[in-house]
Amino acid sequence: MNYTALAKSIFRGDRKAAARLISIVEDEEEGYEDAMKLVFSGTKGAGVLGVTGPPGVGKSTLVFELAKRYRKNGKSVGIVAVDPTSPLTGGAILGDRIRMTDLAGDQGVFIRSMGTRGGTGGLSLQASNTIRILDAMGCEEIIVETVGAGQTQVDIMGLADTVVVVTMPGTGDEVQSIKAGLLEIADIYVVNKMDLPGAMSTAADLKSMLNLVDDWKGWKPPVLLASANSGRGIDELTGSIGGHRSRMLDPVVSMERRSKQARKEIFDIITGQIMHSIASNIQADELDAIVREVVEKKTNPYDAARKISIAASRTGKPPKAL
Ligand SMILES: Nc1nc2c(ncn2[C@@H]2O[C@H](COP(=O)(O)OP(=O)(O)OP(=O)(O)O)[C@@H](O)[C@H]2O)c(=O)[nH]1
Ligand SMILES: [Mg+2]
Repeated sequence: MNYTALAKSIFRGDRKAAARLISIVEDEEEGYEDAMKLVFSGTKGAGVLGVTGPPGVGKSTLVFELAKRYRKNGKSVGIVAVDPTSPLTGGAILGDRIRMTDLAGDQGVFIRSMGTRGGTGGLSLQASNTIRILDAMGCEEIIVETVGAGQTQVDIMGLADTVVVVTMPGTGDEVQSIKAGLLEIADIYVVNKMDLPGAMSTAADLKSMLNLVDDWKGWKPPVLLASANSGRGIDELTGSIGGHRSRMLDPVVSMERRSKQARKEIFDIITGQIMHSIASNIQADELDAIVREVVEKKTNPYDAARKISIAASRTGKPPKAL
């Protein structure tokens, strides 16, 4: 595979080349890291918006509305939908949904959905590579949607410049349904489906929860109301996203966020490399035998881990990706 040619096509805005490289990265095909090194050098600095929240609250509907606004302003848009609970890839489901919207057939919109495929690199690393490929292809605004799955969801949202946490009025305690990790990463809250009863009180609950925190370091997350399927509240949301983005232009704030992202990515890569080298240097039955020794108390987990580390570095060569 000639990755230089592929990367060059991506830099020229070739959608097929971008889709191809995303698949190569997902499959962790031989040498994909070299392709990503090239892509890294060609990114242009797209704005990345994260949209997350519990299942069915209207995230995708909101994402499509936001994408329409970006298109109206002449921006090209990338949409990445990540579902850590699903093994689906290739944009099948999301693609079917988009065909029913005004964005269907728009060459200025690139959509990709991804799920867990059992690679060693982890889903947030794959999402980060996908974002980078779309950026290098020329998407100016990238929106990442994730549906709830604990730490992975939080990690993926960590890739965004601005994170919107969406909820809706309902029967249970909506504030509780937003997991603790999300409260830490939210820059903006949206109570969607404001056409349903209880929206005002859900918003009030969120606001009173936020009032318990006194140090917001310059940005207190606003709580907005919206009705994504009728387009209500979207202007306020885009305004708020713009406000947060201007705040991100502060060099200190931006440096802090980007350093955190880069550190996380580097450690994800290291973890992936270690897992890869374990997988390529130890037979499954050898690993099973070590695990059994721990279960049978013939050894302890620490000595077992050491045995595996030694076996993993058996070749004396660094793992493939280095
Ligand atoms: N009443 C009402 N329904 C809405 C609103 N926005 C979206 N919906 C509906 O809610 C349902 C779920 O919308 P999605 O946009 O798929 O929600 P989601 O959060 O992306 O769902 P998952 O990705 O499956 O977690 C759809 O039937 C939408 O038409 C709204 O503002 N009001
Ligand atoms: Mg969705």
